[in-house]
Amino acid sequence: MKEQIINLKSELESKLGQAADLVDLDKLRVAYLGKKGSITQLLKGMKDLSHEERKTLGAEVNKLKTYAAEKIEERLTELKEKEIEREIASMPKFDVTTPVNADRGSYHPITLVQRQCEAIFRSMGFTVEDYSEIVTDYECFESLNIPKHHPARDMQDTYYLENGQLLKSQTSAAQNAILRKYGKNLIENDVPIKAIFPGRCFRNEATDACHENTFFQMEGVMVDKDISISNLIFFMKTMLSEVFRRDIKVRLRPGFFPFVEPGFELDISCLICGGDGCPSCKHSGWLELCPCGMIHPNVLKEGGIDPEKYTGFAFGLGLTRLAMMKYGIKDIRDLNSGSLKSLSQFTDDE
Ligand code: FA5
Repeated sequence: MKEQIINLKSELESKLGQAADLVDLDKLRVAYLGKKGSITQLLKGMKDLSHEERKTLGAEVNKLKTYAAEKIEERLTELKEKEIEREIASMPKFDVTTPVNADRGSYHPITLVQRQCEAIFRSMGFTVEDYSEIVTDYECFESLNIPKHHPARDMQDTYYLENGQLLKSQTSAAQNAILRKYGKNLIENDVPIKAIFPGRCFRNEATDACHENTFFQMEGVMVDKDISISNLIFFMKTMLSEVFRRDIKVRLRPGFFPFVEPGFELDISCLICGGDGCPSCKHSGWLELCPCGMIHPNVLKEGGIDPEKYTGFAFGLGLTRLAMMKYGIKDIRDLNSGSLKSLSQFTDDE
């Protein structure tokens, strides 16, 4: 039997090397360690040996069994690794750093309109500011003359984080920071504050053809001595005539926002239906595009600027709606759809 043990061991060793895959290896395992396997048979044969032989040979067979199990396990790991390598080698090769096919993509219509507006305002001496999407209650409401429990908050329900911060419902949330950032230069060096700040806004409200829960606005502020509504109207008119490059009908009507006084709603005649009324303009023929007004004295004060000395205007352009009007997009929800087919038709016409 001793000879049999030695032979089985060397036979197993050579067969292990020949097992080319997991199926071969499993056959080998069954052939040696399975119920009818050679090593199992040896163990079963122990009962026919004398007590003395069983003591010595039994230990030898058990050693062989452990050795076989370990060697099979080792080969299993080796073969598994080889299998993974083979699978990786057979996968299609691609380089994640390769630029995508330039024909496939294009700028999003909102990006195009935003860039155009930025260029227009830059050419008129405005700086372009970036601002966080997550803001505090103070930034979004309290600094804008909207104390806690003010009914104006109902118009702008948004998404709140567990720490009390919120996803900004309006780009006006950056007003206080901008007044503070440039106020010193205004007061000490007589440099007017002229800034725009485009950004993504969020509102917890039902969506329809002209309302989204995530959309873009572009805020603008100008503060100096003797700024009046005429300045506001000039900048609004210049922006719209540059963006549309054709005659469009606008109307200015009174609007209430606690952070401006007086406040206005600037509406644009719907370019989807030509003013006849359609779902894009809620069948009114007009689309609310750019509320605006003269910055409320309380907001200037909160931003560290003396309202007795300085005045200013602010506007909150609906960038997403502007993109809809410029490109004739009937449903605002298409803009967030990510559909390359519907978005790739737009190009920068500048
Ligand atoms: C505001 O958000 C004010 N912060 C605007 C403002 C700034 C007033 C400075 C005065 C001075 P309003 O909620 O109306 O106002 O939104 C401004 C514009 O954002 C709207 O005219 C519209 O064009 C766009 N807008 C508002 N809600 C949505 C929405 N759910 N989906 C798409 N566009 C929207």
